[in-house]
Amino acid sequence: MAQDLRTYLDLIKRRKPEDFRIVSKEVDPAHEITAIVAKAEREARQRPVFLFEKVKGTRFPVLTNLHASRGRLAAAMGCAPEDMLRTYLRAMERPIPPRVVPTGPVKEVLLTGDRVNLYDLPQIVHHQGDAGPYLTAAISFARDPSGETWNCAYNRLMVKGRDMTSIHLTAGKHLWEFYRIAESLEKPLPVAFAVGVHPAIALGALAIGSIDEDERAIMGALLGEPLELVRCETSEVLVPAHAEMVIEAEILPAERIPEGPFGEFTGYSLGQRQREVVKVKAVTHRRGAMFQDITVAHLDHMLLSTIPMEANLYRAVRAMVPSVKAVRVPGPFTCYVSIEQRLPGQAKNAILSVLGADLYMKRVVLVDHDVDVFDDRQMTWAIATRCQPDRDITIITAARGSDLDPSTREDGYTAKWGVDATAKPSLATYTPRHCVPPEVWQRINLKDYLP
Ligand SMILES: Cc1cc2nc3c(=O)[nH]c(=O)nc-3n(C[C@H](O)[C@H](O)[C@H](O)COP(=O)(O)O)c2cc1C
Ligand SMILES: [Mn+2]
Repeated sequence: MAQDLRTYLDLIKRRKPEDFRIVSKEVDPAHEITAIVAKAEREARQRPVFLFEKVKGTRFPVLTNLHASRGRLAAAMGCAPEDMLRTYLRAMERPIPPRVVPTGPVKEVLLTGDRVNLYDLPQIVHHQGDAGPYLTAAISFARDPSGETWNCAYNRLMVKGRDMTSIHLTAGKHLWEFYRIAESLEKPLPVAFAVGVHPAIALGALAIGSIDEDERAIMGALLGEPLELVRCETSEVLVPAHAEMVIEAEILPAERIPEGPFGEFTGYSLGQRQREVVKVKAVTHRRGAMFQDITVAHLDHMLLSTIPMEANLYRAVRAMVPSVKAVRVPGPFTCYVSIEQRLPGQAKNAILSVLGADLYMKRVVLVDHDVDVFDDRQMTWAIATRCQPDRDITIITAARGSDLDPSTREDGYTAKWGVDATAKPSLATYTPRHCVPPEVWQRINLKDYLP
């Protein structure tokens, strides 16, 4: 199977031509690309993949909004939209290790030394107040400096010079941990960023789990075959052979640089911080490479991260409460779970599982299986009618969460809470829900009364 972005785009063009829109009119990468994508979604209710052919100041066309539809993400995993959770869970359970190959299309153009110039890339500024151009679709590949564990993640990069960016490493996450090990040895951390990949690779990169779980093998399982990797020109780091572009780099020890403000998935433009520094050593790319952008904080970003998060949270709750029915991440830092509660206390166990399984999770709401977690009105109803706050809210203080939550007193240092909105002592013994007698409901034919 082909594991490159181009073959995937051909599939989309064949299956649903209106899902792929080429914009040939020139656009300014400062704000215009994000404006067009966001306006198409809001005003025209369209969320196609966009290919901007002519982008001011660069020879690279820009591809964005790739992940903004559940149908497209399902197509990337070769399943129906309603089977995405199950398919992703299977990939986590049965990972396929990657395979190293001698070379690949990403090596068609090699730029090293003085030929490295990040200003040749599209200088995309997304939202008002952003401190500058950002790369939002860069997937990091790195190895534990003290072992053989590999890690992948998305990390936003702010362009700081011809061969320099800053990087946002969420404290407590895996790349941050690798970096801390390297920094304690006073060594740079070799890293490479893939830009422009098959969306199965994007989904795999976002797998949440133990630091020992290899995202590259989850990518392989989602692709249905081993991910093909090639060695970097300037380090031992292994990168996808079929990526549109790879940026080879290292994260420098002991250096920090101002980064942000930057508009993020939280819905806020969070202020400037001192962050780690990336020195770029080489850029390699396919001939005629597309530069991929993620329209940050819009559907392109939100849908992509939700599926891997929900799969991990489902897995975590199921390890504790086998009768879990559904898990939904409806927005930043939030998770809804429904369970068929067989014993008192299982809702609390599920709350603990969610808060223990994902750094970002801050609010968990537990409901019975008769409530649809994908229906916000039902969720509000259950909280209002099955929950006594003094009895049913659990607050965990002084824990670690996202450093992009503006409500924390100190970046990432946060309280967390769980709301048990299941009926107590049990759904079976709870005040019954109103309903029209079933035999009447069956019998009534509306046409007899409203001809
Ligand atoms: C488009 C996009 C951008 C992201 N940017 C960052 C980022 O700048 N820094 C970060 O720590 N996580 C970022 N994330 C989230 C991480 O990629 C995600 O939490 C990942 O699972 C972390 O990997 P790890 O679990 O191996 O540590 C981003 C996710 C997406 C989808
Ligand atoms: Mn990881």
